[in-house]
Amino acid sequence: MSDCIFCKIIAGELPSKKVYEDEQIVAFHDIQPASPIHVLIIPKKHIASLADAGEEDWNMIGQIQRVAAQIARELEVEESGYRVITNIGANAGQIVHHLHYHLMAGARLSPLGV
Ligand code: DGP
Repeated sequence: MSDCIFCKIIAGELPSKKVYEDEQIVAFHDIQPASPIHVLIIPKKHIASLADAGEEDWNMIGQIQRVAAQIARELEVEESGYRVITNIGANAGQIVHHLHYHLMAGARLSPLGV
């Protein structure tokens, strides 16, 4: 999608601090970190949110969980703990409409909720 920030990052048209890349998935540091470690893991395919995933996407979305665990190991936050979440739609605070998983770590995270 030509007006999608994350598609531009994938295409190399915008800079990012990448920590992982394969054929289907890329991960990079969030530009506005909400925790000491805040990485975004995204599919290269433009999917607006989890609610827009199709049958053909579930295998790749499963791989995102594997990539999250791998990055957590590499960033040495496995033992201290980390959070992996995806926001879907307005009430959840989704701002960028390209499916992304937040990997957050490096501090005691606040409880989820309102
Ligand atoms: P969400 O609220 O779930 O849609 O989260 C979007 C996240 O994307 C937010 O934490 C800030 C991050 N973000 C927005 N624009 C950019 C960008 O251009 N580069 C990077 N690295 N992160 C961005």
